[in-house]
Amino acid sequence: MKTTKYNPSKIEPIWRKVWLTDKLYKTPDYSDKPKYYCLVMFPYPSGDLHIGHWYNFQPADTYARYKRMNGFNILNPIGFDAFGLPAENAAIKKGNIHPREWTIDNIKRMTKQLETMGASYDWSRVIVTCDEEYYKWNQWIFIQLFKKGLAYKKLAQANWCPSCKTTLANEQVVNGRCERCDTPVTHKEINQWMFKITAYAQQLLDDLKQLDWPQKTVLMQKNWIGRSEGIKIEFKFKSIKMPVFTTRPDTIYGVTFMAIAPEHPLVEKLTTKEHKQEVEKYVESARRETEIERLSTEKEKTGVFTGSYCTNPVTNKSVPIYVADYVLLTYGTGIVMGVPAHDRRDYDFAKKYNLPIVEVISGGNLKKESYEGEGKLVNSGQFNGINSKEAITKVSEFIEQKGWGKREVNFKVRDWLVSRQRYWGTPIPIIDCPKCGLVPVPEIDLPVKLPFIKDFKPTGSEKGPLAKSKEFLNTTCPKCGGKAIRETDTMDTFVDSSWYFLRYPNPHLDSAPFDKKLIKSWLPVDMYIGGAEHTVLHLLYSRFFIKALRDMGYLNFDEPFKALRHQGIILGPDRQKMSKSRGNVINPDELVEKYGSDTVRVYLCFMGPYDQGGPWDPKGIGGAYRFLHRVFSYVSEVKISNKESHETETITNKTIKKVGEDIQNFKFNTAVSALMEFLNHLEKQKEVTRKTVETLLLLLAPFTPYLTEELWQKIGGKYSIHTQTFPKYDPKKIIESRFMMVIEVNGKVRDKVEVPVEITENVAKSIALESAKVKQHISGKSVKKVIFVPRKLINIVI
Ligand code: ANZ
Ligand code: ZN
Repeated sequence: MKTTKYNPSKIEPIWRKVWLTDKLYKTPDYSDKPKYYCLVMFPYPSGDLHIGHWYNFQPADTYARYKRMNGFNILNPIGFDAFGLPAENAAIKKGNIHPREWTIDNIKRMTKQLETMGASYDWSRVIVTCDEEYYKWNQWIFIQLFKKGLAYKKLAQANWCPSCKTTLANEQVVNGRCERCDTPVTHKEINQWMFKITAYAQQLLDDLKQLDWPQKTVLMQKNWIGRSEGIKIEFKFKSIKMPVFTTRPDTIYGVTFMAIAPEHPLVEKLTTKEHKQEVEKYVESARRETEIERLSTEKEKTGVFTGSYCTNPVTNKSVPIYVADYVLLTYGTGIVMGVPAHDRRDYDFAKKYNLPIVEVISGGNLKKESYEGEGKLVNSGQFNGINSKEAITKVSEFIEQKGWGKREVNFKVRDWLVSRQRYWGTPIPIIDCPKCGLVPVPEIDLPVKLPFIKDFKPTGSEKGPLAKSKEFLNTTCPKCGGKAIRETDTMDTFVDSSWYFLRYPNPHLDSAPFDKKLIKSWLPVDMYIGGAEHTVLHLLYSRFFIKALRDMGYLNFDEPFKALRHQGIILGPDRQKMSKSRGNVINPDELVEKYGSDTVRVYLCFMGPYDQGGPWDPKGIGGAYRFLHRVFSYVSEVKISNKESHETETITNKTIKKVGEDIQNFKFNTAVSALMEFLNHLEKQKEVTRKTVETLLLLLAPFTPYLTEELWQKIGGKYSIHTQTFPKYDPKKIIESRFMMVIEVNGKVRDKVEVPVEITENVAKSIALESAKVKQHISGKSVKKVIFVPRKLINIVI
């Protein structure tokens, strides 16, 4: 019996099971087809799959399905970024549950939800980063970086989150706050493991040119890397060298003070007895400030005098040295030459402490504010009269000639701080031996297993929770055999995600982190899809990893992700960010239960431009549901003819073109609306060919995998629709060569005939007069006049 009622809750579980059993989406390692690596950013398993996950994964799946139907061998994998703070914090909050247990439970639940989505993942390639088989290779890579000097330990001022009780990388400090918990970040001086990302700063900048990435993301990386051309100039205090980094050597005659970062090691030497107490007090208070406070332009510029003076090499004049917190230790040399006339911060500072403001570039109004623009040099000795832009070069050349300084390039990007004083991460595979120093764990002893510790809560001290396990902590030195202790820090979870995409081609490989041969055929990733919040974290780290591994001879390409697309953010129906407290959270599970996955899929594609997202419209999803009902009924009841009408043929070809191009360009919303229009047209036809019905289903297949599989079977198609080829359009058939000419008699519509667009009035007239319906109305009467409107109608006046 023919059922014509769409019942997603019945058909979806059936097909899901069939696909899983048949391994329909399993990717062969090698194939005659060209490869296409389509990747979504793998999720944290910190709870349920939320609508934001769906919005990342579902349209990405539509894209992957489209590529698959276009003859590519698709690698479209999924995994879980299973280590790190979110899982751990969640476990702590829940109490009485271990992060591992919590994580594994969540992975199970999220896997079910991902299956429900009908995403075309190859389930044999799932990666779980907290598995030993995975994190062993984090450790292996760490050791390779250590051997190359790209991983090193040093006493450093670290960003410290008082709430998460751990250090953070610069990239994880957002507006001075912890990226995870929003607590203002403070500083702490502890021994830290760093990755030398700065060694690649120039390459990371240059290679941005190769990438098909959103412009904004490229720009943000550029700014983050922050290349700046300037000169290092040596000022002198007695025999102590005080180098400054400046981009404005043209202002050297305007220096009226020096400012040094509070944490700078020279501060102690510069401070005289009389000023000691005051300076120490200031340094202490600066330490407690967050970076956001220190850098804020709104904040009053403060500092203290050290009691010392230093000499400007060019003018030979002495200027007072201040400690000031607007100078950062980690940029340039940590010392700034203060030019109040031409730098806003220096201006504010000079005003406050009554320091001279000396104009050296003309053009501003120094009574009111500093002047940072171009102009002619004044009060600048031999350089007077030169334009400031030119003077930058002239003064630099002069200083270099004299041997007082050297031009250099500075980068804002800092080395990546990777050690975390937390439990739920990859143990750093280093042994600290009192005799031999830092010794890497021999590769055959990997992995250094994360011990199961009941009390995994952060300690708040320099040693993380791993130090609580004496079995873990105490070991012997691999070099000398003497007593030694293990590193107790774990790695930042961003280490895990910096190379996971190399592992998908052979995810359970035992002998290496990745399969060299398969890497050659699969990498780089062709299309990477994920949130824009990762512009400087994950996306920069991964680029660094690839370059470092390449230079060690393990890879033969420069960039991990050739193309990148970001999804927008879905807001609540109230146009506000979704949050539990606002009660505007959309739960995908409930929607799936009510409407089925296919409806949720179509609606997510349809709701707006993919990169913009937008508010959730509860009515919109009803519309998507009705659309699928209509598709179901239409295909179930359609009358099949042998020959297609010209009009339908044209519309079909146009729709193929539009849908294909739109998916390729991530314009999923307009692709769906083209399909809706297509259905509108088809519903008005008495009959269409089988091929047209097939085309409708094939075009819909990437969006609604369940529905189309069901209907494909219904019309007798060969299993599976998802292994079919995406329809091709005939370019000749999308040019409208014919139209429906309306034939009127005395202004009343009597007939319609399909004719070529270039039809002449004479031919149109004879066709009209031959029409049986027209003949009825003009029988015996004489034609007075003919009105012909090209591409539209002909009116016979009698
Ligand atoms: C003198 C000067 C005169 C400056 C002037 C600017 C204008 P970018 O472009 O970001 O590289 N600077 C250098 N090191 C600093 C630090 N550790 N903390 C805070 N500020 C620092 O900026 C370079 C400029 O930032 C340098 O040029 C220096 O101020 C300041 F009319 O030197 B300038
Ligand atoms: Zn030793």
